[in-house]
This record gives sequence, C-alpha cells and structure tokens, in this order.
Amino acid sequence: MFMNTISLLALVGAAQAHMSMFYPPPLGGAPSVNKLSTATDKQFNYPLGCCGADGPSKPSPGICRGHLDKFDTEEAQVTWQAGQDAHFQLTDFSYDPNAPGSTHNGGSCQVGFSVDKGKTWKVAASYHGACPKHTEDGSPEAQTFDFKVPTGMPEGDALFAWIWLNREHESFMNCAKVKIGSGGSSTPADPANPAQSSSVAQKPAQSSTAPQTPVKSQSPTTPQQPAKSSVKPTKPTATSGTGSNRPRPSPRPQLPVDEEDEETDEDSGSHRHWDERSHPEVQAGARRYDVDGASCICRRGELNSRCACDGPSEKRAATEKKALRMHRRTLYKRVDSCNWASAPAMEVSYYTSDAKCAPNAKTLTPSSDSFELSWDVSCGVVEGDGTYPIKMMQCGMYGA
Ligand SMILES: [Cu+2]
Repeated sequence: MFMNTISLLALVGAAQAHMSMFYPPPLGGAPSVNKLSTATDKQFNYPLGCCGADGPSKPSPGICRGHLDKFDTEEAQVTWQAGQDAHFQLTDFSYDPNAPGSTHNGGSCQVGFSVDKGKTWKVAASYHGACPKHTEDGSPEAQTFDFKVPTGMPEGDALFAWIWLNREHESFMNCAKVKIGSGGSSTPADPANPAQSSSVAQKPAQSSTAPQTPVKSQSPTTPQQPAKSSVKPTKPTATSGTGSNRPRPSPRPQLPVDEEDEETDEDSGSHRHWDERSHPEVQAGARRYDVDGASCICRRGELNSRCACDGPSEKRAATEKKALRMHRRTLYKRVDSCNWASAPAMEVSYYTSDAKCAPNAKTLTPSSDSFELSWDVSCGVVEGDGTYPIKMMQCGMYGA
C-alpha cells in the first residue's frame, strides 16, 4: 500500500489500521469513543476483509463491520432532524497497538442511513476525494465533515453509516445508531454553525464519551508574547501544544514495546492495559487546519469565528488570518441535501472477496490509484480539494 513516508514508517510491520468513526459514537467503537461499548474490537479500523495471512481479500466481517447486532441493544446517542446541518468525525485512534491508525492521506467516502436495520441504505452525502482530508492529522478536529440529513426522513431510530474507499483499494464501514427527531426538516437555529447545531444530543452523550471541554492543563498557544499575539484574549477557546508543529489536545498514545502475538495472549495484563487507554480529548466545535506548515485550531465564538495557530510568532497573524478564511469557507460551504424519497441507493459492499461491487479489488489491482473516486449521484455531493483527479466508481473498474 502506498503511503507517504511518515505513515509508511509508522506502519511497517502490520499495516491494517486506518481511520474509524468518532462521532456519532459508532457501534462497536472503543469505550472511550462510544460510552455504551463494553469491549474493544481491535480490528475496528481494519480494512474490511483485508490483508490477513491468507491474502489481501477475505469475506467482509459484515454490515457495520459486524456490529449491526448492537443496534438492538444500544440507545441512540445523537438526535438529528430531517434536513438539518450535521457533521460526522473520523479519528486515527489506534485500536491495535501493532497497527496504528492513519489517514491514508485521503480517499473517498459516503455517508447514508438505513431505517430497516441495515437491509437497505440511502445516500446522504458523497465526498468525492479528500475524505479523510489530505493531512497526516487524523484527529477528529481535523477530520470533521459536514452534510445534511436527508429531508423527509422518517422519525425514529436509524442506522447512520460511513464508508471509505481509499486509493489502495481498501474498504471500510462503521455505523452509529442515531435518532431522527420529529422536528421536521427545519433549519437549525444557527445555520452558520453546522458544527454546533448538529451535535444536539438528547443526553450529554458527548461529554461523557470524551471530555469535550478545552484542555486546561495545556499551555496556551502563545505564552511568550501575549501582548503582541493576534489571538484574542477574550475567548481562550483554542489550545495547542507549545512547540510541536502539530498541537493536539492531549498526547497521542505511544506504541508500546510488545513483541508478543496479540492473538495468543488475550488475557495478558499489557494488552488489557492497551485496551483501556482512552481516546485523546476532543474539543467540541473545534476544527484544525494545516496552514503553511502551521497547525491552526479554529472555533466559532459568540460573535465570530477565531483561529489560533502555532508556528513562528512573526508569521502568526498572517497564518491565523488565512486559517480563518479556510474555516469560514468550511462553515459557509453549501452542502445540498438529498430527499429521502428520491435519495440514491447506497452500496455498502466493496472490495472484499464477497463484495457486491469490485470484489477482490486489492488483489486484482495491487497498485495505488492516482485518482480518487466519485459516485454517480445528484444530491449531497461534496467536492474534494483537487489534489487528485476524480474518477467515477464503477464496480468493474478494478477487474472482474
Ligand atoms: Cu492501508
């Protein structure tokens, strides 16, 4: 699999792990990602049916990566209204110490819903490239994606699914149980702020899933020159690291030195310890952008959005201005909605040996694509960033 140098170095050995859903809390996600989970599926972020000892293509573990049964036992933790602005977040959280998460530097995604427990699916949004975003930063703040819940969606519990097809012909699917409210297809109270309006959970799901408040213990962005800094002192919303070029609210878990085969010693203390580590803290409503080599955290304040960047202090004001422009473009980007009645059917079975679409793609086409995929849909399209040319997904394109 092709990756840039950093990913490659990080993934030497076993390279199965990638991105997974962070928000809404996914069925089968780690307990620190979904507070209703009781166990950790170490392969939660592995490609579906991919890359075991018996070859690069096995049968899929099933709809929702085999966690569909939890739809009947877990409560929905997020409520969305039909037609509302919503967002989802991905994470490079490492479920397996031997296969650290990574963004794979892009790919294409779709999200959609099922109201019949996973039998049929309809598309809500298609991200034609740049999903995950083309950055090494796999934090939820950097990997936040806006969409509109389809108008006319029926009320009640529904499955929300995210699928990801990367340029290495690996497919992914995570699901969440969500509730579609009775508010109709009204616009949110603050349409300019989809990040906030879409996190309307009935219960304080987010706060208990992962603490969402800014990390107090972190040093402020600009401890040395508070007077000259362009960071407005009125809203100390953004926090970041002090010296690294990629500040994170909390340090990433380190890969433990462990030579043992995980399959053979499930009960060992060290592995239990790994399972119990928690997801890094995520700041609610914050989004992170790479800007000219600096890392910027942007948030929407009461009156306006603001950004705080690291990097050389003499360039910080200009960098923060640029970050703010990027952030505003994100917040005001128009995402059209699909209508539930006419929304395109969503294929959720790709690339595995038993897939409905492009089975065995990785075996048949081992080299990475020089393009990213699009889907033939007429609603909910989110264009990528132009990093790669775009090619329409066709199930025979990787050989038959
Ligand atoms: Cu991979």
